[in-house]
This record gives sequence, C-alpha cells and structure tokens, in this order.
Amino acid sequence: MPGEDTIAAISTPAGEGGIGIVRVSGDKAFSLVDQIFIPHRGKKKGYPLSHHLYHGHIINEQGEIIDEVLVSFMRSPHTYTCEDTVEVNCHSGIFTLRLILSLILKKGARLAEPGEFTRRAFLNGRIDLSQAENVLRIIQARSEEGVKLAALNVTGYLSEEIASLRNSIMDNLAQIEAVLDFPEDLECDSTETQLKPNLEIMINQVKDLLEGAERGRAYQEGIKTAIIGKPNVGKSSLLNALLKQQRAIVHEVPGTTRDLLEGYLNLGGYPIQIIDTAGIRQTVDPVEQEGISRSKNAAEKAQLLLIVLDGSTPWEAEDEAITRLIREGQAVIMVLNKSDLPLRTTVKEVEERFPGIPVVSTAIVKNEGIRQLEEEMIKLLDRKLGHGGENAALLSLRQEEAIKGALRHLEKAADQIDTQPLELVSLELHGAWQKLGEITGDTVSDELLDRIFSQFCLGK
Ligand SMILES: Nc1nc2c(ncn2[C@@H]2O[C@H](COP(=O)(O)OP(=O)(O)OP(=O)(O)O)[C@@H](O)[C@H]2O)c(=O)[nH]1
Ligand SMILES: [Mg+2]
Repeated sequence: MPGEDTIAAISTPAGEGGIGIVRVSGDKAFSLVDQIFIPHRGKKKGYPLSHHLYHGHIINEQGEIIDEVLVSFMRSPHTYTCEDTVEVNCHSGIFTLRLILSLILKKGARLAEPGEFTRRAFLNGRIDLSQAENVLRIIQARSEEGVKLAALNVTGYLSEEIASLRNSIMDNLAQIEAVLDFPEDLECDSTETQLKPNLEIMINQVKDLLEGAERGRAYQEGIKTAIIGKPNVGKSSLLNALLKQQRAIVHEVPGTTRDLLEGYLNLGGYPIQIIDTAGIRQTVDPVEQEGISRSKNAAEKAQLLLIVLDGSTPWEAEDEAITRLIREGQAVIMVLNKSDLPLRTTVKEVEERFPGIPVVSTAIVKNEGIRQLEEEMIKLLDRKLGHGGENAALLSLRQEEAIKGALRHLEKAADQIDTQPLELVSLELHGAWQKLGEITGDTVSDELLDRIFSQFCLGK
C-alpha cells in the first residue's frame, strides 16, 4: 500500500546521459541508502544534514565501488512526497542506474509504481489532485507555453478557481437549506431572487474555465490544423511548404496521399499540429475510402481547417461537398492554389460563396502566398485563442468532464429555480459541488486515483 513502505525508482529517462537519479522515499529512505553510500568526508556529527549534497561512493555488498555519486538526504516534510527522501545522482547509464536501484531494493525498499511519488505527495496533502495531474502534463507538454501553463497549475491556480466556485456553491446551498429548515423565518421568494443572479455568475465562471481549457489544450498539444481538399489540389505540397521540409510525397497522380501525415510547427508562438490528409472524392477503392474517412475525421477534430482549392479548375460539386465539413466554431481559411496557372476559379468567387472566411491565393510550387497564409493563420489564432494564452488552463480530460458535469448541474438548477421546489435546486447544486470536488480530489474514489496515477512514468 502506498505510504506504508519505502519506495525507490529510477527517476530520469532511460538511456545514456550526463547524470541519472535514483529516488527513494519513505521512513527507511535514509537508513537504506546509508548502508550503500560512503561519504567522501566521512560521517561527521549530525550526518546526514537535511537538504545537503554529499559527495561519495556507492558500494556493493562486497564493498566494491560501483559509482562516484552525489547524494541528497531530505527530511520530511519538506520534500516532494512529504516523506524522508534520498536522491542518488549517479553517472547515467542504464546499467549503473539499475545496479544502484537493485542495491537499494535489496536493502528493503520496494520498486515504486508509476506515479507513486506524486501519489504520495497527494495522499500526504502536499498537492491536490489537479496539481498532481499537472505534474503529468508537465512531463508530456509539447510547447514551452504548455510547460509554463502546467507549471502555473501545479502552483495551484486551477485549485484556487475551483475552491472559490465550490465556496460560492456552498454559500448558496446554505442559504437554501436555511429557507427549507426555517420557512417561517425566511422568505422563500427573496432567496430565489438572490439565487438567480448567483447561479448566472457561477455558470459563467464555469464556462470561462472550459474556454480556458480549450486554450490550454491548444498550447499543450498543438493547435490541430487539418489540410483538406479534393485530390491533387496541392495539400501535401502545402504541408511541405509550411513545415519547410519535403515531408509528404507530392505527385501529379490524384490520390497520392492515402493516410494522415502530421508535423509540428511554431507559428508566431502558436504550437501547431498540422495534418495532411487524403484527397476527398467518390471512389470504389477500399484503401482510398478508408483514407478519406480518416480525412473527414481529422477535419471534424481540427480547430483550424485549411481548405485547399485548385484555382486552375472550375468550382466543382466535390469542393462544395468538402466545405460542408466545416463545423460551427471552426476557424477556416480557403487556400486557392495554383495561381501560376490560368485561373478558372477566382478569389472573388470564393469570397462570395463564403462570406467572412478569409481566402488566400497561393502558387505553392513557386512558394508564393505562403507568408500571407501564415499571417492569416496567426490572425485567426489570435482571435480564437487570444494572445499569450490568457486564462488558459491545462485540464485533463477527466477534469474537463468533471467541469462539464458541474455545468450541467448548475444549468439545470437555473432552469428549475422558477418552476420547481427549492429541494430540487439544492440537489443540483450539491451535484455541481460534488463534481468540482472530483477535480481537486476532495470527492474522489480509490479506483479513480489508480487510473490517474497509472498514467505516470515510473520514478515520478
Ligand atoms: N502548377 C502548380 N502545380 C502545383 C501547385 N501546387 C502543387 N502542384 C502540383 O500538383 C500536383 C499534386 O500536388 P500534391 O501536393 O501531391 O496534391 P495533394 O492535394 O496532396 O494530392 P493528393 O494527395 O492526391 O490528394 C503535384 O504535381 C504538384 O507539383 C501549384 O501551386 N501550381
Ligand atoms: Mg497529398
């Protein structure tokens, strides 16, 4: 069981590196490492001092030197896990690391489960669940902005927001309970009139959180951008031009791209995950059909759609069908390509068909129009995501689901307030309070904890 025994694990990535760390946490951490570590300057009075770095050697059971190391002994509670913790900084090389770990295990430590150090930090009350999950996000984050956001969450930004929301819910619940318990002393109607604006404020706060989550996700995973269009319009050429490398196969035969192909780029500070797709058309070829269904799927999931059109051909039913894939709220840019050839479809024509959607004319073979397209993309993202990720929050899917659940309860409460008895409204408020508690781990089951912490890598 977590928290009862002393655990150990290699905390740095496997492979060759300058240094590697073996981490040990628990009551016996000091005494276990003490048996295999010989400090260079001997064990003076007071040894080991907490939060000091000791230079020395790790020795095996035969007393042979295994490695020259730096060891830090850190006394509870001022450690990552809140338990006594020792970190052995050794020469990284998977063999050395494993050898040191196995010595520590032989002395009586147990190999840590994935995420167990962080789990202990949570169980010992040093961080709440949302902060624990954000440790995971930091490990996984893609862009620098994503790392910053995750770090912000670890320091408790999300927890504060949730706590303040739960407090407001509690206040309102208390108000309702008071009216229900002492109906003769308090006015039911006035409580309802107070509740209404309060509910509206809380609903807006929750919606803000969800909006922030979308921004956060964009920063962390990259803004999903799909390039879609008919076969042969120049989609793969566009992917290559944006990535500035010959990533995808470009060929005059329509139907060249069969599967999704993705790359990452940084555009004006926005991390972008760009996806080239198979050209969409009617076909009987089963492989191509599968590719096309993936294209449609990618289009649906994308936050930004680049629809590529071939300006050298007239507007066709196939183009029309592709534009019907645009989802509400999706950012879209029309890329009218092959402007080096005689034009059969013009920018004006496309603009008239799709008022409000920007159209950029390109000749990708000549690298013309790419800069304008990039600027247009940045402009759209600025509008959609705001500069510098204001209000962005990094939420896990689980956290987002919990917030959505809370929103549903609050909206239902708002719906019921005029027509239903206060008991029902109170029930919904309770539901919202409960859901929000799942985020910070105040109301959470063991099973859920297992699921969350199992996503961590070993040693974290
Ligand atoms: N003239 C001209 N040809 C282009 C331009 N952009 C791409 N092409 C050519 O159009 C053909 C198709 O290009 P791709 O990038 O493979 O097109 P695609 O949309 O990925 O095609 P599929 O993968 O088959 O759906 C190639 O022969 C390209 O060289 C352009 O701006 N002008
Ligand atoms: Mg292609």
